[in-house]
Amino acid sequence: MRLSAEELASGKLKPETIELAVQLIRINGYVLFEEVMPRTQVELLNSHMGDQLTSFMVKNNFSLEEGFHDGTNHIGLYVPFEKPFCDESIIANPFVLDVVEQILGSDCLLTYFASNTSMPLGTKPQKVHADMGARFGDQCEANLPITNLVVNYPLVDVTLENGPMEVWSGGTHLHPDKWYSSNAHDKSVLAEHMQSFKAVMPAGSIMIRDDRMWHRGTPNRSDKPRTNIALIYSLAAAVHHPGGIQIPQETYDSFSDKTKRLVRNERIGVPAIQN
Ligand SMILES: O=C(O)CCC(=O)C(=O)O
Repeated sequence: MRLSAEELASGKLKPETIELAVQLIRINGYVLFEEVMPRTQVELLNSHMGDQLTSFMVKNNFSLEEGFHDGTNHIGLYVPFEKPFCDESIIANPFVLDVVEQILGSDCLLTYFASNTSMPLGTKPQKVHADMGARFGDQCEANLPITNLVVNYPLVDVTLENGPMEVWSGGTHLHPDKWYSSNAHDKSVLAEHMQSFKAVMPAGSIMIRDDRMWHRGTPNRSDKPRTNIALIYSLAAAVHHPGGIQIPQETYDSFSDKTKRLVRNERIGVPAIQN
């Protein structure tokens, strides 16, 4: 959906937009706000992410031509909690929080700060998957309440060419818990017979999705990385362990109270991760 000029200018969603977005996530598995972040900010982020990808490729000895990660040429990496990445417009984006807090509660936590990139020359799609496993293994026949929302910020225009995420929306997030266990039916086999679509969107859009919704990365046929930033917000009651995001003390000290609260379970006072 497109936010109104008034919402974009005020940084605040109308109550009816929040309600629509919440219902879309609950029923369809995701909502997409198109072209929200300023282009200049997105371009800056993309250029810094390019540096991260380059050093990650070198460190891991990855070659695009030889391929990696089963020929998908997909890279998932933890993003350093430093500027320009850890800007409050990203980690505490008002549009995102308006929606996320309705679903996960105002005491929800930021628990993941990473990125997903479909690099050029991939030859295969990823396996169809959900981002979360079953909470009760093979046992639980019930659909459990949502615990995690993934928020994706694409840093380039996502087209049919450059490796869009493919999603199976409309109910895959609503299966009983055991559907997310390692012994569940193979999603890839079922998914070939189900409706899906490739999530094309302009740079600077925001996708908020239930982490159980089935999806996969697809090969990038362009010559540039297709990168997004991926955050996860979690239900406070479902977070039992200390988090893994490394947040330098001075970065934490610069945050608003709201943002400090969002990252309260993470590793504060620890240097940012380096790729
Ligand atoms: O292409 C994407 O952004 C999706 C990547 C993904 O689902 C994964 O790496 O687990």
